[in-house]
Amino acid sequence: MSLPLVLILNGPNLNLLGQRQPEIYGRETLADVERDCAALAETLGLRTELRQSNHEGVLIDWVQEARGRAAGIVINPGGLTHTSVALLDALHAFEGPVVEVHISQIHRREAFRHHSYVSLRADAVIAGCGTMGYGFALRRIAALIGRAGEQGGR
Ligand code: CA2
Repeated sequence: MSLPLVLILNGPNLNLLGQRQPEIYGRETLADVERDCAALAETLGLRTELRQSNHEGVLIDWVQEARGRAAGIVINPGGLTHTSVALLDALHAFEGPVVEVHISQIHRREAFRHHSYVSLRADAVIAGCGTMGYGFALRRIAALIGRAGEQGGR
């Protein structure tokens, strides 16, 4: 039997992570995040698949495909966080836990970043922890689905 899968989805421009604006988003690349999450997942009895797209419809397709396939979703929707009802709708159709991650502390930034459509579905929201937020999100999903390393607390 294969381990439960957690999809780690990333939205527009996050492919630039570690290459631009390090003062906001840090120096780690998405490849670093992928490697770190895969290593952590192993200790939690999970497996991960990290994906990034600059296209809203592609992200929606991936969320739809996660139904019945993934145990949970970690999602950093990028700028779509603040605009996409369609991504929210897709997440509503997913049955497992969803944790929303923002590398930056969006509530200390421009007012348009303070509202998230995705938060209306997310079981947890992590912002301002840098790329460590992905690891925290993974641990929370492990707890919510009852895997090793769970911390409890609801
Ligand atoms: O803080 C986050 O993780 C964000 O989701 C990142 C989005 C932004 O629109 C959200 O408000 C907050 C932007 C992603 C752009 O990522 C870049 C990374 C490096 C260089 C340039 C862009």
